[in-house]
Amino acid sequence: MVFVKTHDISELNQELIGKEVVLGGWIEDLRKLGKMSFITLRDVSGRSQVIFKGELNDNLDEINRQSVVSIRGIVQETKARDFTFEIKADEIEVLGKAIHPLPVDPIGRLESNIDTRLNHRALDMRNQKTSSIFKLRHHVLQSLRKTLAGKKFIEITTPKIIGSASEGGADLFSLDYFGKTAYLAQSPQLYKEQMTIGLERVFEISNFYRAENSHTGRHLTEFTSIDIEAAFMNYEDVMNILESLVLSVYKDVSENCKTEQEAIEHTIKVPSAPFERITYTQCVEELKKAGEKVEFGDDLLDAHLRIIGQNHPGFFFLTDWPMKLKPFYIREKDEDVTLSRSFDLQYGFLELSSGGTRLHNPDMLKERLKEQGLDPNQFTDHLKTFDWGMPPHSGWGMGLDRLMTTLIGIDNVREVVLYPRDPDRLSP
Ligand code: AMO
Repeated sequence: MVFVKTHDISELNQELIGKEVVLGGWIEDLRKLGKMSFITLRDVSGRSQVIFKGELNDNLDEINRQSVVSIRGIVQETKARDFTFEIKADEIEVLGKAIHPLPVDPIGRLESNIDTRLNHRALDMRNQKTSSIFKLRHHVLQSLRKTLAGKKFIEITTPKIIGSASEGGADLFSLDYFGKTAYLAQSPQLYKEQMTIGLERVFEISNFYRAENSHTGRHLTEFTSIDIEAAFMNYEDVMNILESLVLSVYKDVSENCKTEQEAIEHTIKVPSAPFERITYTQCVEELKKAGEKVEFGDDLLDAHLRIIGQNHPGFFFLTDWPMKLKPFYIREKDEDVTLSRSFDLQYGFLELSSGGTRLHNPDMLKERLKEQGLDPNQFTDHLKTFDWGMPPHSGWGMGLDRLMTTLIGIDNVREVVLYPRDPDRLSP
């Protein structure tokens, strides 16, 4: 038989009853009942029951579950509870044999731990929970792009192999680049700022790299970041964009991905808005009241953020951080130069995004680099663009993987990344 798939399983409909179709998929289940067999055939779009009788039935013995097959047969109505249609098979061809036993059970009857599933990720994708997570991720990406484009942001792609650090010196992966040292970009920070010169509003959704030796459910060495940068906007403006983007993606996915939500057994609820905005200084006061030894200027530790997160569950902005805790490109407040025009978007204790108004005076930028122990000579290519008519600008970066965990109600980013990279995991 020449394999020509005529329909996806989800395309079977009333009008096809009595007609011949060719389906392609994998065998999720195979039950032999004497002279008849029932196969549950699955493709990416759904499942169908296929009935085998006579000679065909006798030849099914050698076909393992999860093998990929093409089936030619006639569509008919069914009395089976879980299906609307079934196929009376006339021909079956095995296109890809699956070994038995398989290293993980894609039906999920036998649960495997996350490491085992990640080691066999392609097969894990036949588990409906896992594939639904990645269908949701796909939908989230589409939704983000649509909303940002609707707000007149232009999608850009910046280099990932770079000659000097984008976020300061720490956490950089270096590599040999034809005898020179190159680095893997930690963020698109400098390039996205530069692009506001001619494109005004830009966004990028790409992978970035952090050589952080962290072993938590929220840190990866390669993560996907959604970044924006906008000319003629301040940090309040870009916070508003971030809030409306989060709300629109939640709404879109909650309304349009019902099947996936059923598969992962989680209902996505649109968060209430506006998101609360609390300042760093208020946070320090709250922490002191809770008995924590913390002073203005101290970074907020995980334990601190857990207390704050308990006081403010869900999404909230944490604004106006001390300048000394912020990267060199963040601008101070006019009324108090110890404070910055910056924010983090939190989901409870989890930091989802950070951003702010940027410093756009090149002399001050050079000073700030020196104050932070960075060498302005390493940033000449960036600094010179500030002499070419740089508009005032602001932006933020948000971790897509972390956002996905909030959407689907889990606490490990490894569940939402195809092949996660962390200090212990470099393959597959
Ligand atoms: P920052 O370093 O705070 O800011 O990163 C922005 C967001 O990216 C995500 N993120 C990570 N996710 C998983 N694993 C990691 N190791 C990891 N590191 C960061 C987080 C974080 O909030 N250039 C600035 C943003 C800006 O000002 O525009 C930046 O990179 O969700």
